[in-house]
Amino acid sequence: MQTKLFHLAYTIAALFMLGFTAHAQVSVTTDHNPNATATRAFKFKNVPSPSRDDAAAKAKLLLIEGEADANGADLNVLTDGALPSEEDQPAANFFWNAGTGGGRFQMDLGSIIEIAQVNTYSWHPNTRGPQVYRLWGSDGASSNFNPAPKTNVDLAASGWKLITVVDTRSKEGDDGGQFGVSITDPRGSLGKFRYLLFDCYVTETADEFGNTFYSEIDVIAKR
Ligand SMILES: [Ca+2]
Repeated sequence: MQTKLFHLAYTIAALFMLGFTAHAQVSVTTDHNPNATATRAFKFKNVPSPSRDDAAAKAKLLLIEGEADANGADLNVLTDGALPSEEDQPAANFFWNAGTGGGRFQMDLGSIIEIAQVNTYSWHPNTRGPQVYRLWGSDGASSNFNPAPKTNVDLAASGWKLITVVDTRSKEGDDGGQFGVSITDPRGSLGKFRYLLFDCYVTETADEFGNTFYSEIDVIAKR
């Protein structure tokens, strides 16, 4: 419990500070289908539906810190193009272990590509629906690059650049359903990256079940 609270306090402080340093141009579009209307099609008003043949389809995923929940799928479910068919389907989602404060994983795209969009999808009937994470990117080219930085490592000093902070929670707290997030830049490119790092946090600490059911992550290369 102590560790979890510490992590939460750290998260709040970190998110607050990042508000001043995040890349000003990056835009985060969030879409939400409430429980009553969410379907396996993952169709949203403003966020594109998940893709099977995006740049993440052949990416390698590496768990850096945290424990995957044994009731869920492994990280590869995030890039396999397959989607959950119902709102509470642990085996079709990746989520961090119950009672833990989240974790981080790295995605290796295999080579440096210019990224137009990073889109993330989740689905759960209540508090495991929303998404809270920080997204970092790296081209892996700097001499100080650390491909698997633990949470006590200074990412900016390890060759990583903060792309943005995502938090889809609503103030009302009624957060079940399906979420789609699309991270873009009005200039058409988020930058040139080979590696992405997802630093994930719990959506709440009122019980042990605040880790998001992540269904899919797409990376769209700039054409
Ligand atoms: Ca995909």
